[in-house]
Amino acid sequence: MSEYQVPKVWQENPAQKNPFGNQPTAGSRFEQKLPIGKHPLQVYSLGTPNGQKVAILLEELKEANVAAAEYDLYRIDIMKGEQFGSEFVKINPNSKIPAMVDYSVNPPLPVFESASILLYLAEKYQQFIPTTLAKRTEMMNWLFWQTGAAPLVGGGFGHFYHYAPFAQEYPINRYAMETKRQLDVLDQHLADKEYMLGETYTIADMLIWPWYGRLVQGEMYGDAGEFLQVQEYPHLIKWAEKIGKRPAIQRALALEYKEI
Ligand SMILES: N[C@@H](CCC(=O)N[C@@H](CS)C(=O)NCC(=O)O)C(=O)O
Repeated sequence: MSEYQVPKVWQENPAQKNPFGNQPTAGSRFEQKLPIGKHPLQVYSLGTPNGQKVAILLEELKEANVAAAEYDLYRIDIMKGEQFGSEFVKINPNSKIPAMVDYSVNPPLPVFESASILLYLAEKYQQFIPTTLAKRTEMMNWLFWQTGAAPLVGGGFGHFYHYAPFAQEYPINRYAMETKRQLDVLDQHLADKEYMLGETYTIADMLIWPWYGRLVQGEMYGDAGEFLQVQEYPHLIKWAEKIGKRPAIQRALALEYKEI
């Protein structure tokens, strides 16, 4: 039982400042000049699961010889609060990585939210995206699923199991159960499929792999793989291993991010 008495009005607890320096307000906190490299796509990101999605697609486009998709990749250090700088906030008012600007169009186009970036690039270059409305809708189902589901894994399970300053049974149980349910959704879906949409590798796989593929490979949140007994999801593990071997994925995970 918690001893916390819920007050009438929420107030920030200075003892619980989170490492990103989050505040209950949005907007820029300081003047910032972001570098702009020589390539058409300027990506401001980091090697977290959401950042990896963009790096993966850009490397897959390179693998597919899409020369127009050349990019510069910059590190936004979220622990230093660089996502709250004026130029980053102009690109993404939500102050989260990944964000991108496409300078090959006039005026330059800011794109934020990882799924929106992947969809934009896949549509722009007509790669890794189905052409029929039915298949495209099937892909969108998984794009929206991932966007809605992953925060319960990251902000829910990952936070309370791995990052919170002390362990609490109620939230860990709640989010471990939900995370296992989601892993089972994917495992059952992949039981008779090579990729999320069947035989074709698409951006749906690229969005889902950095979260759920890495989780069942034991690459997230310390000992979470054992805690969640991820060996119970063999179809998901098989898919994760197959995708993890792709050269573009291996390159994407090892990319150097330039300092801003
Ligand atoms: N729905 C967003 C989530 C982005 C997100 O949560 N980014 C995290 C890192 S993975 C971030 O920038 N956190 C910094 C902060 O919360 O201040 C997306 O898919 O792009």
